[in-house]
Amino acid sequence: MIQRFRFGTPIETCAVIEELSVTEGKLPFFDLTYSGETDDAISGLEFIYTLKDKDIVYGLGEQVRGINKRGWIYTSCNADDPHHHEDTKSLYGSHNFLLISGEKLFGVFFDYAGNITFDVGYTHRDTLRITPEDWNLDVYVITGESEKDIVKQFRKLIGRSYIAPKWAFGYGQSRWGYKDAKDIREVAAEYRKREIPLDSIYMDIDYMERYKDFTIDEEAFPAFEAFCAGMMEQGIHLVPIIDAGVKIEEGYDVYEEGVKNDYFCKDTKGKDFVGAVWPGRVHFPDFLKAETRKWFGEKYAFLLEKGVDGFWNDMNEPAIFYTEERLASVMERISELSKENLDVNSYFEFTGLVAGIGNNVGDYETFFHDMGGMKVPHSKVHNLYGYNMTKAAGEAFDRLSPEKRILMFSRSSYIGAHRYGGIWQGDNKSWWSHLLMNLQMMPSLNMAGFLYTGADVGGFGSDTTEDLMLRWLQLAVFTPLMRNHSSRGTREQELYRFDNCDACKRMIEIRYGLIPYLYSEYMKAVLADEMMFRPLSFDFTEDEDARGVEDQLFLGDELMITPVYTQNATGRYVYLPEEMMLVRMRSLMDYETEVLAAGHHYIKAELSELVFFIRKDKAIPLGAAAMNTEKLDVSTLKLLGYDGAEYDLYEDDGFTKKYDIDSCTRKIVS
Ligand code: MIG
Repeated sequence: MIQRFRFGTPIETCAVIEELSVTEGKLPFFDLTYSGETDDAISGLEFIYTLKDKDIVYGLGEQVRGINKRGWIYTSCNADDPHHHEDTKSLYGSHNFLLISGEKLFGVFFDYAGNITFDVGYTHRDTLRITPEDWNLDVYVITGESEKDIVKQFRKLIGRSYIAPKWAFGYGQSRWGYKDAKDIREVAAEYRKREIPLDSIYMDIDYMERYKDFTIDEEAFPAFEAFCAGMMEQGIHLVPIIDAGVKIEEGYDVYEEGVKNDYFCKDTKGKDFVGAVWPGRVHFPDFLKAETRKWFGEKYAFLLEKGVDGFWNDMNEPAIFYTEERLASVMERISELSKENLDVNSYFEFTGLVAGIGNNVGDYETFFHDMGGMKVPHSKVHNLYGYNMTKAAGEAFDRLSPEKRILMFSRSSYIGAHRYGGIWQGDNKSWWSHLLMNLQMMPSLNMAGFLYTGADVGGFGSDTTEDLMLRWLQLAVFTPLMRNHSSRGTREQELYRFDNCDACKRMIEIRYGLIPYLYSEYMKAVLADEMMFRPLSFDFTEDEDARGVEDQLFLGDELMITPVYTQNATGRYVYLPEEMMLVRMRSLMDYETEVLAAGHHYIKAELSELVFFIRKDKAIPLGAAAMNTEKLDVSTLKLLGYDGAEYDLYEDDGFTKKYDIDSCTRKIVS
């Protein structure tokens, strides 16, 4: 059952697709407690729920820390934070859905476009305290018979998740640093030379003419259309990046049309708001305005017409390097300080001023959106910005490419964006802890509707290592998005850069062998509003040990994934809530299986060995590798797992929109 409660006059987010009538009366489970210091009874209000010792709090989508969010405080305030770690409170997306499991079981969604804080047993271990910045929000409370049931109800409420083309399940290579067609051809050639499967190469900001959206640098990429077609002949899709900010430049059509038609966000004086990002000074499209979305979305046609069929939307929190006003006031203060003898206070003021220029939340008060004629400060709707950029693209693709699926994933998001695209997990680091975080985010993102997701494999920032890459691949072989991406200035991490490239290659081949299964599970999860990745506790709700597991996941109903995520480990501990079959795989041809009893085990896993489990009496289809997804042969799948087990394979053409569970499912028997 879902109940909707309304406080004040919320701003429409379009997160949910079903218009439920508002329930009058008391919100269940929560106390509304007043803890403010003023007489304004509203501003001090908080939602309070008292947690029992063993209660688990799941959810919050893209956030730091574990599967159980308890013990930390999180804020939904979409942030461009390439240096995030355990202390971080906000990442790129805001997904205000929680699922509380323990003495009571319920889900709750705070549909709120502004900043909202979730103190999940941080201040007091037994208190869940939720504080929105103002009291205009809808709260949906969901009860049901199980964790899975509640998530399913919620997912139904927010609408079906975006469906990626099948080729997007292939391996992708990316790096911020490929500067021209030659670089990209070289990457393709190096992969082909070693016969490592590859389906996509990503184009970062350098393909554009001076970082202008919907342009191509003709010098770096002459005859782009032919280049694109040539890559496609090798089975490689080019996936260009699109940034939120539009460069201010006379004669640049996107800029000029935007100015002329009032498509940009406005400043306090009603003029087009100026911020700076890659291209220097930019205007930000007002994606909350339907006309802007329509206009910007249709701009993607520029690249679609050249043969591109996938995109990633970036910098759409939005990331802002500086605003004119702040820069001027900082410069002024610095020139004053430059005349002083910097002491402890003025020194820190100085460094703080400089560090605080970029992505300063104070700037969100200084620009405005036009929502149906209403002037709304960005601060009130900040978390909807990236979502609506993706919506602009998604809505346009339905018009521009009604038959064919287009790959789209975004950096920033809010619940609702999951209907228009996937997300990647933002700028992570080449850290072992971020490998684990990649795993831990999968189920919470699935709860929020984001099924097409994954993280930058090998890590984006900082220097990766060969062993980290190999271990990361052993997780990423299972995630829908499997993209190796890194930042300029870091160690190069295309797989052929490593001595042990062969071991990496075998992991990619295993991925291709698994694609029929992964795609099938992904499509089933999308079409049934279910999770593809689940914590163990969702299936073993009463099992104390399963409820504590933070580093293993169920994938579909058949697999349990158990990657190694510690440096130099030659194995790991696993918990089996029931008997399962261990698979230790070095390549598609070279693996062994062993049935292990329920309980705790230590399993060995050498660096080049992928370990995972097949659940009792289950089996998965396994195919052969191919150089790209188009060459996959699904007629020769064999089953891997328990004798006598069967598998229902979902299979469609992978690129049109004719999805249908019944007509696309067939039984695989051994
Ligand atoms: O702040 O386009 O998250 O994937 O390589 C850097 C350059 C801007 C951030 C994205 C990252 C991308 C990078 N971008």
